[in-house]
Amino acid sequence: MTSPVKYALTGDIGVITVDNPPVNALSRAVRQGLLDALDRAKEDACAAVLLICDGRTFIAGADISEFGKPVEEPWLPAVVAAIEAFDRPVVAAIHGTALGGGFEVALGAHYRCALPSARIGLPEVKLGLLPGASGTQRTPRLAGVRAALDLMTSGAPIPAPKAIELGLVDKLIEGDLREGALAWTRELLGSGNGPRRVSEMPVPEHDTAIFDEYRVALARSARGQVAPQRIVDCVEAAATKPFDGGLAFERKQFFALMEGEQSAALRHFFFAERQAAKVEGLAKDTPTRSIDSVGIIGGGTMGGGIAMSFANAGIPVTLIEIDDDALERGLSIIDRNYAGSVKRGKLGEEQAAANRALISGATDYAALADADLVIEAVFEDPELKKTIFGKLDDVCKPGAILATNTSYQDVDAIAAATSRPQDVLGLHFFSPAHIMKLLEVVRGDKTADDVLATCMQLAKRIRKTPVVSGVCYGFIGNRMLQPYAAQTQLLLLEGASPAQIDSAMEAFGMAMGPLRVFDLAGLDVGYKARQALSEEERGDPATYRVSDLLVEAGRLGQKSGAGFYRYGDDRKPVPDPDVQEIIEATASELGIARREIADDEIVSRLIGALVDEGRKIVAEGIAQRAGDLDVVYVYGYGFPAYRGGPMYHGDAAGL
Ligand code: T1G
Ligand code: NAD
Repeated sequence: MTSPVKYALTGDIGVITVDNPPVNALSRAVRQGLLDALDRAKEDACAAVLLICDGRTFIAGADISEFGKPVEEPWLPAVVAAIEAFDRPVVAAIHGTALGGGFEVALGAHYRCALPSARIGLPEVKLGLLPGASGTQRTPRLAGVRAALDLMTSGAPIPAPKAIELGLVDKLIEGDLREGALAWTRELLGSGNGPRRVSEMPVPEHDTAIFDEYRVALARSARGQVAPQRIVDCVEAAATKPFDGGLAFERKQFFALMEGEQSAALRHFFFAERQAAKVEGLAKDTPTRSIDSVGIIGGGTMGGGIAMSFANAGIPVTLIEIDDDALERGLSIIDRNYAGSVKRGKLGEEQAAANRALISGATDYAALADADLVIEAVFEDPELKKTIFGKLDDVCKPGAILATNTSYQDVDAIAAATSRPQDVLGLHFFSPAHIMKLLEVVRGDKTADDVLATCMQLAKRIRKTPVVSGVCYGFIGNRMLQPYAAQTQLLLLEGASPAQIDSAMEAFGMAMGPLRVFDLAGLDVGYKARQALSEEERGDPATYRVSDLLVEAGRLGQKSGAGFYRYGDDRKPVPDPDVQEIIEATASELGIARREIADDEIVSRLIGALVDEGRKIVAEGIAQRAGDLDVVYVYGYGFPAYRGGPMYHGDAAGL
């Protein structure tokens, strides 16, 4: 078995090259290969060592697929220590992404250079872990305590120029990395630079109060998560203990997290997210259609956000509304959203203006004659949608993809309203559409493979996570939401208040409790959908009567200032005794006895409802695999990733 690590002497420099596709993960063979190569360099009497990688990226971390199994020697900290201990300069040359254990290997080196396009990061927190090969000890020594805490608690990679600013990388290499790095290594040697060990550097001055400051902030921003808190403890150890003491402390915390439930759940989620992008039965080389222009029908809550998703990816968009007033309203929602993104620092002023300039408006469908893709986002009325698809069939060019953003409706019936059902599918975005990562790609009976492949690829282009769903009422997410919503309504009638239900679910880790979510999405969306159903299809009135009464009282949710809660200008939910009155009256009308309900019961009944329906969805083949449902709920419904998703949690909790 050839080693994934090669060694060769180039002049007087020993070049160690890692080549372990797809992302040069630090498998056991790579770890052993690095040590063997260092031994060769020692024998070679080379003047310095250059560590570089083949393929699309520098080392992207430890091999996650090895986690959960007994760790085999050599251990990564030993490899990093061996690199740092080398008695001649070791230079790491970075391209692509140096992540986790990969960046720790680079921190073991004495000097780091990178292509300007490279990114470095310590994303272990996203796996419920911490940098367990000295990252928590070496990073603050180079970048300072605050920058180190930000890098490790966010898990977000930074571009190489930023890493230069922070002292984490020493040199940017333009052009060919290998040649440039060899030349720079010779320069270092020429000016008498020897080994420079990060472990021997002091942690720069810092305010010791910073650690509690981060603990408090993370208790809010990373509510319920253990790893971020342990990272703070480790960086504090770096600042208060000698290097080896800090390293031992880090190791202990690392293994405690590795054996913990949260990391197991997040590792499941890491692979589930990557699996979800794969469509069984769809060949990897299925041809795709080019999408260079998009049309959106309906500029309401969803249409505006969808338009921004495409414009933010550089794709021109034409927004169609029913008349000029509605168009003006739709475009002003977009302007407001861009202003908000600039205010929150998510987008630069110039970039926002450039993206906004890619969005134009019209009221005449003829404006869509050359569009490569058209997405309909008008009212949730099946007949209206069929009419619109009939019109699109007339005006759109052959080969254009026609998609509906419907939340519930039968995509096959909508496709049948055209002469080209093979070009029709569902593209179900989530509110707010320019922010939420999830995209349900609804495959119709007649949807062509190249249409599906095109949209799976397009999702990545607009930075969405696609999940394939078959056609059924509410697809994956909203179908599972039905029994979840029904249980919520029953719990209200049986004695739990909206605030109690929401706080129990938020304590469980949901980003937002169900009643607040319903108010955000608009109670009228579900109401209109129920109106389109027969009495029998609606099921037990106890599961929707309260919502119907609120809508009929003009309480549509946040957009009308009142729903299950009342909302002021600050959009904060305020419990409303009027709602309690409606709930109690409905309970007595339906003969439902009220009682004290514990938070645990609320959580197990609501999560149980999701899991039960999820198992039916997988059994029916509407979803390809249970992991896809976990991706849907984490990215579309605010389910905590550190619990793995409802299906994973259901199995882990034996629900
Ligand atoms: N281990 C094993 N497999 C990995 C992997 C890893 N670290 N990273 C990616 N893969 C697989 C992935 O499953 C997929 O496989 C293929 O590579 C392409 O990935 C001690 C403990 C590098 C930015 O968290 O963020 O180091 O599906 O589809 O979109 O401190 O992958 O094709 O079969 O994602 O171009 C820390 C994780 C580990 C980085 C590339 N490192 N990876 O993104 O491709 S913990 C990470 C990523 C650690 C130490 C600790 C991304 C990427 P398949 P992909 P991509
Ligand atoms: P909305 O009421 O906010 O907006 C609908 C827009 O469509 C209105 O601006 C209306 O003027 C326009 N419209 C109606 N008929 C039209 C026509 N013939 N031609 C052009 N424009 C027309 O509704 P929304 O919340 O944006 O929902 C739109 C669709 O997206 C629905 O199918 C809904 O189920 C779905 N959806 C909604 C959400 C959500 O959270 N609101 C999430 C996902 C999907």
